[in-house]
Amino acid sequence: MAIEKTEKIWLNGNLVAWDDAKLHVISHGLHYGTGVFEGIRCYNAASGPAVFRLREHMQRLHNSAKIYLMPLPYSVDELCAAVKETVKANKLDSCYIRPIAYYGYGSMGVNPAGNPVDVAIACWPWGAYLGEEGLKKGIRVNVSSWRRIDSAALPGMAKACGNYLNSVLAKQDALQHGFDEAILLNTQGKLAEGSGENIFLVQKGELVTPGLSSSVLDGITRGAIIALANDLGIPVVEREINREELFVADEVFFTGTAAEVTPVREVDGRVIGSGSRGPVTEKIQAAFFDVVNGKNEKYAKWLEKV
Ligand code: PY5
Repeated sequence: MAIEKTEKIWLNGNLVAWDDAKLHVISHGLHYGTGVFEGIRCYNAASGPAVFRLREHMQRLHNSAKIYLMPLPYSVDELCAAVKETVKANKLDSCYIRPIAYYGYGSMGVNPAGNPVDVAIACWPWGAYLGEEGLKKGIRVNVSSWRRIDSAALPGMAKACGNYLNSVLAKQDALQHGFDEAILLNTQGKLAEGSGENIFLVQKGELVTPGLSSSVLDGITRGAIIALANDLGIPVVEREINREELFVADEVFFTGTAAEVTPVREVDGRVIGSGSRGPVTEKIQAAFFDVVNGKNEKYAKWLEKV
């Protein structure tokens, strides 16, 4: 998905022209993946542009940095204000927002201390990550031969740049084999998540999703979906899930900031349910889009006006 260039990028406290937001090739983050980032969406909600769960995303960025002993030079409040400033400066109603903090240059040993921590926030218009048609009809996925990185090797709770090499391998492998996206198992062989999405199964009217100890990211959309399911009277179970449970699930869907709520219609050549978006997924998806579009009063708190 090509990036649509916008006017300004926030870089270390200043708005600079898109083309001037550059980093040095000797940056530590480029060489060793020592960065942490977020993916956030701003929606053109009923009462104007609003960022979905902005504070939670910035809190997670801080947590990711903490795990890596990375001193972030900006507080959660300052980062929230900076995001709003960036969206405003680019005059966007709806967009994807990408804050990133990484070690710049100064020293090249593995120890990142001694390098500055640079922070940037970019935003641009971005449609449905897995396609508009995917949102409606569902996508085809495979279970990757690559395993989700184990938290004993790289903490899954940190949304760290280096983690995404694992996602890249799984995504490339899925596309090479003609699928739209990959599902990764963890090192125990249990279901973990997609290359950039959490996963839910629908079994007999219940939602089932891997728990946070299954080597998954603590997804902010995942959390929202669990809350919405509770409101809808749909029970949610967090547990270890076997691969074959996917094949016989009534429905399967992905959640994530980029992917939003994307139905899965086929896994490893097995048609899931009726082979299109299922009724529970449709209900959850509608509830999610109501919230992000500002049509659910209860969750107005999740929308931070720009
Ligand atoms: N799992 C992984 C590995 C992710 O990268 C993401 C988000 C999620 C789950 C879902 O988390 P959340 O609901 O908090 O977004 N992925 C990024 C996103 O912006 C990057 C995708 C290209 O959706």
